[in-house]
Amino acid sequence: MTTQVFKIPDSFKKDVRYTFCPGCDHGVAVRLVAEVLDELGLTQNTICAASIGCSVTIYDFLNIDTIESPHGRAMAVATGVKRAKPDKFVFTYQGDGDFASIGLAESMHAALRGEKISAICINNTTYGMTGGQLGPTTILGQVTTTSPTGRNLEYYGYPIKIAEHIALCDGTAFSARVSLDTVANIKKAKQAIKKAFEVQMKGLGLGFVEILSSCPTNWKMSPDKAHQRVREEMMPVFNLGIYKDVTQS
Ligand SMILES: Cc1ncc(C[n+]2csc(CCOP(=O)(O)OP(=O)(O)O)c2C)c(N)n1
Ligand code: SF4
Repeated sequence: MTTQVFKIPDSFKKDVRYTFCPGCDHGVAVRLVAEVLDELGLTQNTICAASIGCSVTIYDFLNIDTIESPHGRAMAVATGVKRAKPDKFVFTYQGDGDFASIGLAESMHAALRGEKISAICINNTTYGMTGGQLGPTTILGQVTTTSPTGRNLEYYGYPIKIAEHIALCDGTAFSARVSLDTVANIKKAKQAIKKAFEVQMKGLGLGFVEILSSCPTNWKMSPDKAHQRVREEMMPVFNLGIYKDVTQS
């Protein structure tokens, strides 16, 4: 007798061309979202607000309705969709530049309003799609195409710690930061995504997950070295953990 231990999630489209760069963690993150949608039985009832940047291609991979909401407006678009169709499950999938720079106002105010939506933010410390420019999460000293001598504190200030800020908003029900650098961390990331989706289903408020994610192409590293960078350079600045969980208080 054979036991199936691995299968393509039903939420995944079949036979699509893989468009993320080799070794990019976006692929793992999208797969986790698909697995959780399957497990919570949400696939047929979900609307995703996709953003701008590499994250936008989530609509290429998932068998769900997606509304493209570029230029940082995903949380505002998701708000409108959820309020118009409260029975739908609504989530955003965004890059850190999109969520916390171009769309910071939309993101924070959705959390302050306690919108009953979920948001996934991929933190790769750069603007990935446009060529690796300095973004809101770029670490002090990090070399990017627009900070060739490294992020300078005097000039650019500090990187934003998104999960902590979102947790401080009274309308947030769940906020966590996870990573995809090891199998153990991938499992924890999936649990966090599930929790962020469940608080929406219970009508408790915003569910948010920040995912530390590699960008081997713009970091100019092998996928393995990129995960090492996540561990050695990102985690000391962006500590992993659950910053708010109203179901535990
Ligand atoms: C207001 C605005 N400015 C600039 C752009 C150009 N732009 C498109 S994608 C992108 C980078 C997005 O980076 P991020 O959100 O970090 O996502 P990633 O590509 O790293 O996944 C930028 C700056 C834009 N779309 N809108
Ligand atoms: S540019 Fe970076 S974030 Fe975008 S797909 Fe390639 S590795 Fe991933």
